[in-house]
Amino acid sequence: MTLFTRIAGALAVSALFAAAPATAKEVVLRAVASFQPGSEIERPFARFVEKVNAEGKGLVQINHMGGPSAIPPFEVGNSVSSGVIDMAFVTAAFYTNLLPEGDGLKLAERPIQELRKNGGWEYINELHNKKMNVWYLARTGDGVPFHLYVNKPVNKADLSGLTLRVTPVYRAFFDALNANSVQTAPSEVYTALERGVVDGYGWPIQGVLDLGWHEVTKARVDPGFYNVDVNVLVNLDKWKSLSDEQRAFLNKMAEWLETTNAENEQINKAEAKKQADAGMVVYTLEGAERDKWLSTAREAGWAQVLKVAPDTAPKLRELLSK
Ligand code: 173
Repeated sequence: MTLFTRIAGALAVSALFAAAPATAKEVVLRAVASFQPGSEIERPFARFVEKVNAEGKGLVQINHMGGPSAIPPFEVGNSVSSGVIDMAFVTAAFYTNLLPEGDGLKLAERPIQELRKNGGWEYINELHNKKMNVWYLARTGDGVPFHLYVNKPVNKADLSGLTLRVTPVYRAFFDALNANSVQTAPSEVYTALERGVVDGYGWPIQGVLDLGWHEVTKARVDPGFYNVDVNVLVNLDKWKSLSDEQRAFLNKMAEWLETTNAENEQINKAEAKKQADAGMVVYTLEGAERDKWLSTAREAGWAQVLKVAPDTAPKLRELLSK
């Protein structure tokens, strides 16, 4: 045997050994995010994928296939439900076609860590299992409020005369305060503002600058309301096909992901500063107007969930509320 053939033989053998565990055990999950990769809202998922891929070698890997340009945001729920993809990072507002009561997740007043203890996570997961064939792996967004952003002054809890871009997150609330609402995907917001098709929009405190919207936004209205929910869902057939070890690993990663929600307070402050530095002003509602703003958000929000899901909304409200 020449040196060359010995090395080639050794390489072939080691390649076999290296490849064997991967084909026998390792699963690669194909994932899509419903928010722009690299943006603040998507960052928790990017970090999750990085950690899973670093620590899950030979066990679980995630192939992050992209954001809204891979699958339109309002289609992501369908895709993970049917198994076109294995995993999704998506807000419940984008899959109300499959799970109408998912609209209630934004109304949670308890962090996910608490919901994992009081039966809340279990019920949310059961609804996701039954109605959309997915496993509810993790929730991000706790501690991130939504806001109204506007190009016209708002100084009371009344949105008469304003046309606002919404998703299901904001619609019931803004409508209850007499706004006209237009639903669009995030990708259409910039142009709608630029052309004056809308006077404002709902969006979390995080991520406005990532999308360039500060260029076409005068002001934010405070206070914020609700809690962002952006969830990691896994196709249920895929979840069931995993080994106990793979599921335990993903659960461990999910709990880690949920601990990063604690960073949101700091990120929110930094984002508010970035908005101010970009020249955006803040209209702050105070006193009775503030109370009306917040109570309308909450009551209109739950009334909507109750309307679309009368059988499940009461239990959901009990588990999620304080
Ligand atoms: O598109 C949206 O405004 C929306 O519904 C949402 C939900 C969660 C996080 C960011 C945006």
